[in-house]
Amino acid sequence: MRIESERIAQHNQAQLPALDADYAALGEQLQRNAIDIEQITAKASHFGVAIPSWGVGTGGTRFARFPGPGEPRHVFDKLDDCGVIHQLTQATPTVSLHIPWDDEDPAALRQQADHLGLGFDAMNSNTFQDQPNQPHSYKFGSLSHTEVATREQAIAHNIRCIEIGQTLGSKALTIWIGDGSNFPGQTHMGNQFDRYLDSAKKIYANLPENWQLFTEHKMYEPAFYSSVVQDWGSNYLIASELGPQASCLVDLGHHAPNVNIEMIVSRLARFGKLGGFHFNDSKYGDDDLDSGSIDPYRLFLVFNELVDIERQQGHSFKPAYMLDQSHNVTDPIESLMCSAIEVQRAYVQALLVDRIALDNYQTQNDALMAAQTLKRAFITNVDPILQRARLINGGAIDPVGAFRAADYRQRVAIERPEVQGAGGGIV
Ligand code: PSV
Ligand code: MN
Repeated sequence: MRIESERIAQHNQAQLPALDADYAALGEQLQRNAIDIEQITAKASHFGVAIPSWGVGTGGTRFARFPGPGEPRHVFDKLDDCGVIHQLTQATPTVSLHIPWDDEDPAALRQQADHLGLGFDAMNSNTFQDQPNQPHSYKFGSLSHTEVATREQAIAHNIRCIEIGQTLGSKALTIWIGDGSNFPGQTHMGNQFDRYLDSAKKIYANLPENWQLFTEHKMYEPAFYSSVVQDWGSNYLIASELGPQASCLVDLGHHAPNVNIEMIVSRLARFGKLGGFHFNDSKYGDDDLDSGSIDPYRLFLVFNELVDIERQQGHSFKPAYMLDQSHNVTDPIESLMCSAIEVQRAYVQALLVDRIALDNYQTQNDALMAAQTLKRAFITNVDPILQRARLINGGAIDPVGAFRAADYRQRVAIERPEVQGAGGGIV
């Protein structure tokens, strides 16, 4: 562990009296609504969201990237940073790797992850960039390319990701492709989708029995006229065509502004095809801003659906959670810690919804009281629950405060020389 536990304990000590008082007050408040705070805290303490390896590096736009001191140089540094995020928040127990960006000896990766107490979440394949010495270019697509050889190369890459993931203990492959078109008429949209399906079926045929395949839709970018997996409808068709181990991944930023994402969540789950999420926030498009930083109510409404679905479907309903953000102007570790907490907060707020009252208001068509029931849960300050959950798991009451007090960034900057070059960091 890169931050000594005594430092965290010392930091917590100073905050403890305030937390105890706040926790007792919130406990009383919740008790008036017959909610046992300890049960909610127990649920919060089991919450986990994966960190993408690429999220701990400073992000950027197509214009520039401004890396800070102590940037991770490679995947092993990235794992260290993920270890610190989990150490302080106790809410990010897994890391999601991206191949070939993180293509290193799996045994060494596993050893370091074990040492840090981390596991590996879904593997991410990359067929949206060309790699050095790659025989076939992805300029005009990958899994849906017009040429068989290019498609085969992209299929083989995905199969390799599965193989690497097996040695790491991962249990899922996430496919996001940049395939699409920039001009009307550039591609035959029907044939292109057929080619994609054909390729995806070949990958699916190589999926181990206990694995899941997630496909991610995205409305635009890098293709600006049409994307092959443009929307949740296309995504649903793919997951249905492939079979029971395939489901849809919802990246919050991959929709048109103001789209009702919680409704999409409800629909996909209803038909057993909600695989998981990439959390982030946005104002205009795929902004990749920090989760909960722009529209926390939307995040809450998504979790409101998830908690409701879990009540109906039981514990077999286990969507995969990952943060997928670009930290361009903040320290990525700090942003990821705050974001994990914001996602956890939305979950806890959703647990507070009085479901029986809501059900009655819905049945009686009492729109105002139904909306108020959700609002009441949303405006409850659940910080004491989140803080307590971290504390009992050995984390920090105030992760950003503890991180800054530990001088972690300054300390790693000594061994991690500044990365030269400022290429665009958008993914
Ligand atoms: C691109 O938009 C993206 O953010 C996708 O959501 C993928 O999940 C990620 O990059 C990494 O490939
Ligand atoms: Mn994503």
